[in-house]
Amino acid sequence: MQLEVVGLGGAGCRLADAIRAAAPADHAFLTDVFAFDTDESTLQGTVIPESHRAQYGQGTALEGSNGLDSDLEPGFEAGQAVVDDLLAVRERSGSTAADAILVTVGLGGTTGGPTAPALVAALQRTVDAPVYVLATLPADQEFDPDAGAADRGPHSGVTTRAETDEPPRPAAASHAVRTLETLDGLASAIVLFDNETWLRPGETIADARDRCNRELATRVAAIFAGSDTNGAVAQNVVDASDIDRTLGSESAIVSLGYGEQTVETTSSRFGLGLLSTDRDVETSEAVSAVETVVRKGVHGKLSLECEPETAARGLLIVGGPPAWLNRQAIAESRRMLQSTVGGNGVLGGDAPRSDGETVFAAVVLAGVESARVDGLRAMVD
Ligand SMILES: Nc1nc2c(ncn2[C@@H]2O[C@H](COP(=O)(O)OP(=O)(O)OP(=O)(O)O)[C@@H](O)[C@H]2O)c(=O)[nH]1
Ligand SMILES: [Mg+2]
Repeated sequence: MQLEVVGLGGAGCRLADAIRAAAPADHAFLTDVFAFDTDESTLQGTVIPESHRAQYGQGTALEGSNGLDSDLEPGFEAGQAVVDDLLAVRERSGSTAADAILVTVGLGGTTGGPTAPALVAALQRTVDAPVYVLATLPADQEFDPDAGAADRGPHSGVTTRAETDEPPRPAAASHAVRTLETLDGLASAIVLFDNETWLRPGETIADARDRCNRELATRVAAIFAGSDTNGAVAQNVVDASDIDRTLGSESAIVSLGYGEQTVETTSSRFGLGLLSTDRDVETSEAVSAVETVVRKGVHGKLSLECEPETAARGLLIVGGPPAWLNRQAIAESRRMLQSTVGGNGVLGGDAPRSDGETVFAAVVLAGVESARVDGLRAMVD
């Protein structure tokens, strides 16, 4: 499918940049990638071309943490006021029609979060395509000075937040909750990535963010590229309408899973001097690779921790070198996901990659219940 990505604020722009970097060399599934922030240094830190980025909102409540302690309302108002300017940048760049738009943002800040609802609403009005949000949840250490203190004590040898230039964000949890509430009913779906579970002991967001962004971008690329391939033909195509049906249009909370395994391919064997063809892949080896990556995708670390059983709908894409994509194993994996999720709401397909060196499974769990989101809400109430 064809996806447009719009990054808002620091995290949003870095995520948009990471998705661009994770896309295949010819950017097959991306139409345009935009980066919008009040902060010029974020924009300069991306490789997004000048025509597709804009500094906005200077001097408004969106800039820095201008007085937005626990009250995000002035931010939402300022967000409304800048939307036309952002849409104008998009128009001027001559953006091409996409099957969907993905607005990326870090919840907890005072720029991207308060801009997102107004921009999502405006895009829903002006573009004939679903508008999804990809958002990060803040880590406890940002708003709770005691969180992980044991890992970051003076003798731990790891950096504490105070030693980095990251400002504490005491209102991050309440900003995140408030922004999620405001996006509810506006975004077609909300894909979440919980920074808390992706930080390693002792790490700060600044330490972890490039790795986290790469992890998330890999999942986004695997899912939204669907069955788009360079030449190879999928047996069971996943297209924009499958993704649309899975994510829905009612602001469902979505978690993404992913598993991969490096496999031996013609080119890697050639490198060892054992010229061979992909036809030599043992069925049992291919079946086991598919089973392994699907198990990781469903039961491994998710972008947002949740019980897969709570999902209302699911999607499974299994990809890799064509000879490794065992049709029966993929069908069986889909049935497994179907019985986990329950109901009939699991779609699936394959994504052959002639030049790929990994077998991968990308999993979408839509409409999940999240203890983390509930916990943040409870903390703020
Ligand atoms: N995964 C990830 N999370 C990030 C990154 N940068 C920031 N975050 C998270 O996103 C939240 C918001 O941070 P920013 O996006 O920098 O904030 P902003 O929207 O620019 O707003 P300001 O507060 O005005 O800077 C933070 O509280 C972090 O939890 C990043 O690069 N990757
Ligand atoms: Mg910022």
